[in-house]
Amino acid sequence: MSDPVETPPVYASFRDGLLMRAFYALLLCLFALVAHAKHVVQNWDVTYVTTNRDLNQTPKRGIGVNGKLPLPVVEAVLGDTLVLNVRNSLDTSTSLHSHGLFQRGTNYYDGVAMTTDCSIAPGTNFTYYIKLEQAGTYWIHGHTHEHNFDGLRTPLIIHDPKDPNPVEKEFLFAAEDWWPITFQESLAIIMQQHGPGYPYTNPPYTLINGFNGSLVEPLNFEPGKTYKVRLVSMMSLPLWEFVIDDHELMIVEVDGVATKPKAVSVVRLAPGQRVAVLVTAKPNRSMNYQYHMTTFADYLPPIQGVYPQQINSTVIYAADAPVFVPHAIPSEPFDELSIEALEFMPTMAVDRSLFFNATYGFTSNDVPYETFNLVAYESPKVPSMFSALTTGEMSLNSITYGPATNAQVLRHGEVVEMVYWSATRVPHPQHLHGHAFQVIEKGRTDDATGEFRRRVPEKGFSPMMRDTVMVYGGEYVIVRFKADNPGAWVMHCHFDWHLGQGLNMLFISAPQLMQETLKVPRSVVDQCTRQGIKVSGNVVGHNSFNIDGAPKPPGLIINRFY
Ligand SMILES: [Cu+2]
Repeated sequence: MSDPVETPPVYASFRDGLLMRAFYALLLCLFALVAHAKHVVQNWDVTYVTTNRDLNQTPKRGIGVNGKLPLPVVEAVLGDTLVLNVRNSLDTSTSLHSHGLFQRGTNYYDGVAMTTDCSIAPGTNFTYYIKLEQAGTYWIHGHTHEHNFDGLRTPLIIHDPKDPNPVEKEFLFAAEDWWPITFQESLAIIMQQHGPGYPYTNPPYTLINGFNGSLVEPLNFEPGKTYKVRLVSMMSLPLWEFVIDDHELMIVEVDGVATKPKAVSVVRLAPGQRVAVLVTAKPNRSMNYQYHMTTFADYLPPIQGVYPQQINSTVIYAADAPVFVPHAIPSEPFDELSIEALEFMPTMAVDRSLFFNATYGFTSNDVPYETFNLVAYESPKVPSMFSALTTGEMSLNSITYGPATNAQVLRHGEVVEMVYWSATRVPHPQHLHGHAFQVIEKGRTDDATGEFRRRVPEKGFSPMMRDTVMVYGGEYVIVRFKADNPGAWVMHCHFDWHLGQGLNMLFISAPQLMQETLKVPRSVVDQCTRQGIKVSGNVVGHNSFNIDGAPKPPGLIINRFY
């Protein structure tokens, strides 16, 4: 008598409806997840582009994509995957590095030739799949043969749908120095015998968003609204400052890391650095204002007509309003030690402290190199990531990576303190891959009394974190980072010539964990194979401690100043 068909219809519809609704809700959630976390696809054919980007100079052979300079700005949403399809149409190898992204679990997409890959051979294709897990302001640039110097660089903006500081509108300024000669030409001038340290006869021009600074456009402000301004220094050499007359700049992000809001009147960026500020507009339209971007390099001998270079434009409230006249345009160093990270993390306790004297040295022929501790970096014959992955327990010994890589092997989770010092008068913007570091202390190397020493509070303070810090000539900076990202990561100067001259070193973080967890895609190995580069063994490809034939750093002394 009782039959399933006779199941009370109310009960059935209630139960089935609930299941169905749960099922559809699950489908919707999955769809929303898929729809939200999208693939941002870029198809870049990397080509030479002969262009005259500064309007005044003779055309130069730059490096662009799809026949064009500047490159497109890449924008995405937190959680997206960047699919960067690259065709290398140059006659030399190239690679792309996403500056500031940690590449957790994807060390092989960090784009550092002979550290994480073999770069992309001429005439071939390669795809980077990069999960975008950090919101904020980044940039993508060439990391082989310093191709960024010749134009291969563009901002990467990762928006956070839950941005704690939603704004009316965002503005982006990316700065570049554009040289009328190529990187290789300029490096050859610097690295000749008795080289000048700087190609004086070929001064650069400042480009903003890819074009001559004189072309920057006015910003239209509505009274009372709040705007975000993102600043990206893609410079190769000079410093860059941003000011809006009579407007506070509220720093909310430094190198992609959210900060507690900090009001300043000027933001200074060294090469490789990024800062985002909030600007709240005036309550009325009674005045217009100017904004200023100043490029300078006070660490170089002055060059008439080159530095400082000032670019000015207008913040417009009303077409006919008078323009505010400031007493002066402020200029000051970026004060990392007074800014706190938004997410609270006190000063980390140190497990290991390393000293890095960033200094130049000269060969007996008086050819200049830039070094950490007088060791100028020379590329290994096997990419260091592959050495770490394939040498078993030998991966724990820094000799595996050769005598010219300045390799430091780190234990998983240890906190590393780095004391950078520039004992010379030359500054160095130091950039660490795969991590952000806390900025702890600054001072001067010639300080006998300690009067110039400044340090963050030990308790109740959350030091700001960044990935690129400027170490001025004659000063030191102490930073700390947690080695929680297994991989081969370089740390180098972001002055392109200094990198080319050898100011680079290597961290091998948790090599045994790398061996257990990193699965290198076939496409990365293929690039090595087709270029005849080994993907196993130590610095020269041996499965032993025999490093005969390993590149050696040049013998250097400090015998003069430049
Ligand atoms: Cu440097």
